Amino acid sequence: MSSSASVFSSHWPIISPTTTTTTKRIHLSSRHVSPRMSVNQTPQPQAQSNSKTLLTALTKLLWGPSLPPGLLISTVRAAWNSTWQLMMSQLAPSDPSGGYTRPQSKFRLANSSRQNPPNPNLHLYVGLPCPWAHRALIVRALKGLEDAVPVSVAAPGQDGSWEFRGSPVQNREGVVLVPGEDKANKCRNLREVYRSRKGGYDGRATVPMLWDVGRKEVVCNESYDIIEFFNSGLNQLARNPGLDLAPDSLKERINEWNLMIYPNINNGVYRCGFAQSQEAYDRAVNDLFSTLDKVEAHLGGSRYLCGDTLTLADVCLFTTLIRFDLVYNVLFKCTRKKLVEYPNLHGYMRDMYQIPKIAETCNFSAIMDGYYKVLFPLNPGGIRPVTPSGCEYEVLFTPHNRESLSSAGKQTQAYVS
Ligand SMILES: N[C@@H](CCC(=O)N[C@@H](CS)C(=O)NCC(=O)O)C(=O)O
Repeated sequence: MSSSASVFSSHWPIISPTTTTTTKRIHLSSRHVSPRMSVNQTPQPQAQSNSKTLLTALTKLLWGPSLPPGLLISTVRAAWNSTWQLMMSQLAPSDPSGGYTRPQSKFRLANSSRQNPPNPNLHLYVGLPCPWAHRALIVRALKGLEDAVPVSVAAPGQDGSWEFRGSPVQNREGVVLVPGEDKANKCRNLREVYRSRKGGYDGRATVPMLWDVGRKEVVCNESYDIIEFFNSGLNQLARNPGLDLAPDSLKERINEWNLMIYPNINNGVYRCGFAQSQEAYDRAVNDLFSTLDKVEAHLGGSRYLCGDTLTLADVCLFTTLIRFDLVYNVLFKCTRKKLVEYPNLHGYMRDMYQIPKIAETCNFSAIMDGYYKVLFPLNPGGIRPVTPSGCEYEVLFTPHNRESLSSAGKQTQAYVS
């Protein structure tokens, strides 16, 4: 690499007040320079545009109006690749073949505490783009636990943390959940909440997170534990205690579906998006679409995964399906087919969306912005692509005609209205 190229690869985006190259000696006056910026600090929009202007000015000074294209491409590639690898190694760890390995949740709920909650004074933390948090919101709504388990909705911040806002932001849907303040702890972000537990915590501050208000402790940050607990552990507080999304008679089938759907679909889309080798991506995308094909075939003769009864397995599948065409198909390269091309899966998704209270848990603006603009810098330009035709929000209300698959009629369980 030429010495002028190394100025870029080693100093970008760190720019010091006096930048020296061996080809040209240039002293930048302080008016050209922003304060030193480290790679750990994410520039705010204004700072981003300042650094863009500064970078453009610097390259013009060094090389004139146009940088030699070969040099430009190779330096950007080097900088891009190394920051990408650094980020992925820390945030999306992989196995030796480049396959994404999701870190384990730290706070799990023991079986015993699911039956007898230690303290019913609970609070739920969620973020709206997150499919795992969405599971908890759906079960909370279906069970009628909104009063028993208040929720604080965080928004993804520029540095990847979940942040709270002073006041809820109104959006056009009006009734759907929107980000707002931390109602339980008045923290500025979720990291602060995790840290405020006795003993502190410096690990990943993920959503969903169930918080014990009385003991100031994290109860659980694993979505499946939380939804099992909401389903059966808080019936004394639920407005719809009769709804059982995991009846004993179906537990085995639910488990079988989960064992297939979690690795290949729920986590499968992430395995596609975070693959760090072609081989790992090929494996993930094949697993994903062969499993979607199997579920599609099954749903041709069954209203829900386990027959007429909506279960936790359906909730888990739904939160991935509802993001599929809007996000995963494009951003995570889940491109073999769109969900809208699967008539049974798409009808099933609409069927679930139309169950009272589920639509209110879906905030498509937050989902799109979260993935394309903020959550993970997979899309550096931050441009939110146009919604594919046939995947518009209104389509979700079109008839699904799946009642005929259900022997028990239109609504198989009593949902809270
Ligand atoms: N296994 C966890 C996964 C939760 C998770 O990864 N949440 C993401 C958002 S989609 C998160 O909060 N990430 C923040 C971070 O990793 O720092 C669950 O199912 O609850």
